[in-house]
Amino acid sequence: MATPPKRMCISPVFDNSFEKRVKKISIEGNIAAGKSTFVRMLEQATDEWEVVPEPIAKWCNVQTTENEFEELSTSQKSGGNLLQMLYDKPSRWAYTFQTYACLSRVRSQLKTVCPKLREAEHPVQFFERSVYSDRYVFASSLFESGDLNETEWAVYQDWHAWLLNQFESQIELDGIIYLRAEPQKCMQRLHLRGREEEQGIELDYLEKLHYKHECWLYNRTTLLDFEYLKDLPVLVLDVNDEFKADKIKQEGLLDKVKEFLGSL
Ligand code: UDP
Ligand code: D5M
Ligand code: MG
Repeated sequence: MATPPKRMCISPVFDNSFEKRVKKISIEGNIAAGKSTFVRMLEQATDEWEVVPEPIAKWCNVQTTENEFEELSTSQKSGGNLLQMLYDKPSRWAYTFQTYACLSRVRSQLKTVCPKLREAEHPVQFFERSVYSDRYVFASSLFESGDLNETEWAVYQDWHAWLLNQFESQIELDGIIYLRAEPQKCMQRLHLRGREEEQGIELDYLEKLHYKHECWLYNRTTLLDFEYLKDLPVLVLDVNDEFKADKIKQEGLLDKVKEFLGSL
């Protein structure tokens, strides 16, 4: 007796052609260079662009549990301010901060694109910083200052590389925009913004971070573990001059962004 044909198991094919069509761009730059201001400007420019801001609110208010029915102590309810803890005692909190910064960035990069982008002919997502600045700017600098020890740095690099390789196809960038500003200018803007946790930051720290950005994105001498990053297109924009309140300057920056996107 002939054996009956095996039932075909047809797995539903996930159509990710749209996700592939969306260009992913990271906006990089020193603390208070003007990234948030810049992405707000991009968001208003066209419906074809979506902005994913840095999840800083999460870092300043880490919740212990997501179960709203569970009893919480007062300190648990108010949440821990991990950014404040990092600046108060970097040697104690640098590693914890890096785990949470990377987790929250991967999570926000994996979120589905907003519906309005589905209508777009040339959809673009702009991310305020990336898992790469976490590593090649901040973690690397905290290691050099001794705030991450050898073992923490080795463990960090191991899971960071593994995790990103697992998610590479979903979080891979198409380009980077580097907002380049002098550390002195960033210091002025940092004070102007007045974020409480950052008031103890010294110029020396901004200079170290500036140097890290320069090596990675301007001179391109940083040794990178992710092959595709080595040739990734980078647009460098000088943001030392005021652009927040200068429409003409904004138009000029927007033109450069459009030209860059057109070249990708
Ligand atoms: N800012 C400004 N002029 C500019 C760009 C930024 O006065 O051309 C101010 C901005 O309003 C904020 C501070 O500089 O008070 C830092 O900017 P932002 O938060 O955008 O910087 P980020 O840290 O996100 O790079
Ligand atoms: O603000 C982001 C703030 O968070 C600023 O104080 C730097 C800090 N930050 C961001 N990512 C990291 C990592 N990975 N390690 C340490 N500190 C970090 P902004 O002003 O938007 O730059
Ligand atoms: Mg910002």
